[in-house]
Amino acid sequence: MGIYLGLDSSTQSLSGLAIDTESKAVVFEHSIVFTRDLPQYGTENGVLRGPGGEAWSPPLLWVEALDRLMAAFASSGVDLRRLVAVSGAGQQHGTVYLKEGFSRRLAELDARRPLHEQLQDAFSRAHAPIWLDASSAEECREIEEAAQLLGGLTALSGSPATLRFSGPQIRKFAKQESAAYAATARIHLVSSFICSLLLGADAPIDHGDGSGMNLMDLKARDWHPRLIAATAAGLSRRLPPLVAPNTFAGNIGRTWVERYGLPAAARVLVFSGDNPCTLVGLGLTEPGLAAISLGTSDTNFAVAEELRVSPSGEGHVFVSPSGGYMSLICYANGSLAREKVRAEQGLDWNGFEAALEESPPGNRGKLMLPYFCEEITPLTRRAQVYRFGLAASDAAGQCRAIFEAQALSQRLHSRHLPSPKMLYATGGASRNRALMQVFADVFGVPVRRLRTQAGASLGAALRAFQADSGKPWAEATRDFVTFETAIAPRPVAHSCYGDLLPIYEACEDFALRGGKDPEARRLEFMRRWS
Ligand code: XUL
Repeated sequence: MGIYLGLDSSTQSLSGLAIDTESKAVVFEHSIVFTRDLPQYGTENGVLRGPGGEAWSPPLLWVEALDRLMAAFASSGVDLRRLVAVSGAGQQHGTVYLKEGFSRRLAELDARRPLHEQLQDAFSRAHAPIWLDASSAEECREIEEAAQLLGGLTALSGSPATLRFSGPQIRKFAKQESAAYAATARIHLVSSFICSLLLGADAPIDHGDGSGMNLMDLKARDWHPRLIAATAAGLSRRLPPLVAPNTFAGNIGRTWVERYGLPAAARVLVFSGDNPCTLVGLGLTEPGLAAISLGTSDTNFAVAEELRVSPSGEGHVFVSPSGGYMSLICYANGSLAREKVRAEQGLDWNGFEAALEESPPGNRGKLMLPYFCEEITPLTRRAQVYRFGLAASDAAGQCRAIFEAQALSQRLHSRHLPSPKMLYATGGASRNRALMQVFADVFGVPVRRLRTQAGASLGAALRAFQADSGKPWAEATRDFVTFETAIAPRPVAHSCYGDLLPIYEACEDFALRGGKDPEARRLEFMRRWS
């Protein structure tokens, strides 16, 4: 019992949340927001973009953010002597490339100087490709082809070869920048990189985040030697070991003890991906429960007993922190797309919600396919927004259309999963009641919002607590995973969305796959529901 700190290194920010398991309270919450607090790295919302669908982040930005976050934790008034353990979540799939001697550099850090100044020279690649990167189509084809001989990549690793996954990204780097690849001694995920900084030593990768690489044998829970060989030469020695999610990687590094007075006895639980951690933050530790997390990416996930992937290859299966599997579907056009529509209409969020209420559920048949950036689900390599019957000046229509598109798309692309009886929700956009109502109406089930928006960092803190205490998951999470009153679905709206869903699907088919023009069906819907 004591204080457990959870970190979340996400696309746009690094956040920390600490729980006190004696007083059963959240005692610290703080975020370093990259564009606001560290503008010198020149990112837009934490991201640098290239011309061919590349998306990167500077890993030094994460180093400096961690230093600042730990400074904020140390000066927050929390009794640091009671800190028992730390863990964390990282945006999934992103890879960090380090030169020989990374762990020696960590061990030798001078606690009096900022960390980022001392690690400037540690990287063999200045930028880390992140989950928004869509530039590895060729490598995906090559890896998929090699895996055919092994029985198929999805059956082996839980996912088809996927643009943003680490394996294809590593292959692209090894092919295109062979000298820099040769100078790389260690490749970390975002989660294991931040964990290494905290440990002051090289950290392992946990099975949960390891599942998002196209390199791990999901059933054996180990690197798949032939997938590794098919991805890049000499990759095996560049990867850290894989460990179970409940493994303690060591004690907190000397730097943090000397620099900020953290207790040397505090332990570090191996980090995991943000989605596996959010699963714990939402209390989803048993099969049959489903959730949505609405942040930079929108995700839909559930605890799964078996490997169940969508026939169209859009879903993934990862190892879940509580031992079984989790299914995940990811959408790239989450918060940034919502923000774009709000800004285009010149509204604040109150104005946005008021405008949205002026249009009824179903939006009188006006629809949007909101691919402001290349979309992951459904896969589209072209950033383009498609509008059906929607005028640019129609604020009410535009505001409702983006919310409805996101909820309809989630329902459409999760059809291969068992229907949920309830949706648990977290992430910044879950604060938006109108958006939650649209999700409840589209799925026809109640939506329960987690009281904190910080599902991933809460989940990380709870993972540290559970692993340290050995308590059953339900008991370890009970006091901290609390929800607001459920938002109920409205039967008439649900039946309207039941009629709209096939039209939304036809619009997707028309825009992306050369399908039949849906206009006549859309007008028919409009007559029926206006
Ligand atoms: C999941 C995914 C995103 C990132 C960003 O597959 O790519 O949810 O984890 O947070």
